[in-house]
Amino acid sequence: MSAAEIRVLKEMLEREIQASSNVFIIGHNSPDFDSIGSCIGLYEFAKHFGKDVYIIVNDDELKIEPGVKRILDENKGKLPIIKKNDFLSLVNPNSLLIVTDVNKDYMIAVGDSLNQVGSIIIVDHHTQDKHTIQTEKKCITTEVSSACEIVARVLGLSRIRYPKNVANYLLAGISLDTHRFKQNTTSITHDVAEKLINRGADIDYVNNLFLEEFESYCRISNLIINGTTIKKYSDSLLAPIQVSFTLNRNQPKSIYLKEDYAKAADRMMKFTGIDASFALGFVDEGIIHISARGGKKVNVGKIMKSMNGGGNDQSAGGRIQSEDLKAVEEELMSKIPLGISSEEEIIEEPPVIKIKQIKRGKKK
Ligand SMILES: [Mn+2]
Repeated sequence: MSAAEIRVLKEMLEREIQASSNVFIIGHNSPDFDSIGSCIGLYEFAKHFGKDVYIIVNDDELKIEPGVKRILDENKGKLPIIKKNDFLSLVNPNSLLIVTDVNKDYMIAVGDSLNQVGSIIIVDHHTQDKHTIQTEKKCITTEVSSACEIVARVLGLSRIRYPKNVANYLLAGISLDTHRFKQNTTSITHDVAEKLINRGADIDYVNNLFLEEFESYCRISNLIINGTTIKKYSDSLLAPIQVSFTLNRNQPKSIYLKEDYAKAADRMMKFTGIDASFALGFVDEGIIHISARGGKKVNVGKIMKSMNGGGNDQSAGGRIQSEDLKAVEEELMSKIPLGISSEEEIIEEPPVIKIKQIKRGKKK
């Protein structure tokens, strides 16, 4: 991406921000370092025009990866990070929406409300398809490593002074999308990284962010691999219902983050064919947390309610005061039948398949 193209983008951003009543910046769902870094970088740019600027992060806090969560935690009360509902109450026909590190409507939290803003700018490095948000104002090129690379260049060109931590987030974004400068880099990428370091970005800080993500990934994988049992509940009239229970069986007193159990239960659902998954263990001494995920065949909300927890059919949880993890697991196992759907609840109307009549031509 040439310097001239960066200038065009910078001027377009300036023009649109000045013409707007307020500005919203959004990255993709399940934010990563490039998404959140480029959002924060664009915020640094946009805040100089006297408009109210917001960053939309609508994801459930429990599901945000630990490195990104750390960035969000560091900026609590400092950055105006809002949810989709806040956006819906603040948006007006003169609002500007800046979409970064993504260009498809189904990958952003406000994808179904795009008709409410006056103008949309996209800054991205992914390929486009039929779901790409319709707007004339876009800077989308796969030639660059990352959205953070583009945003860092816009900030550099504007000679905006921004704090060290913003330089860190931009560097983390570039580092992520280049697999630590091993892929998709150009000499410009390295140049941008050098400038970020000159502005105070700290490589140790960035490395720690990655380490945090990696440690969490390993911790949860270990918990799943070493601590999962799958139980079949075959008194159902249909094929047996399979339910997984994940807990640290070797060292049951181990303490994990609440998020770890949520992610373990999610991963079991995502990568296996089971009907419901539970992950449980201590979050504090004497306090056991249960994360439950279900589906059509098992309503985990019902099960968790019977254990004084809460939630809906597909996602539920609970907290129990106990010293005995094994006993809690046994109690949970005994409650599973409460959540198993009856045959009528599961079987849907069979789909009507229209078979096209094939007209045979006369053979000659
Ligand atoms: Mn990216």
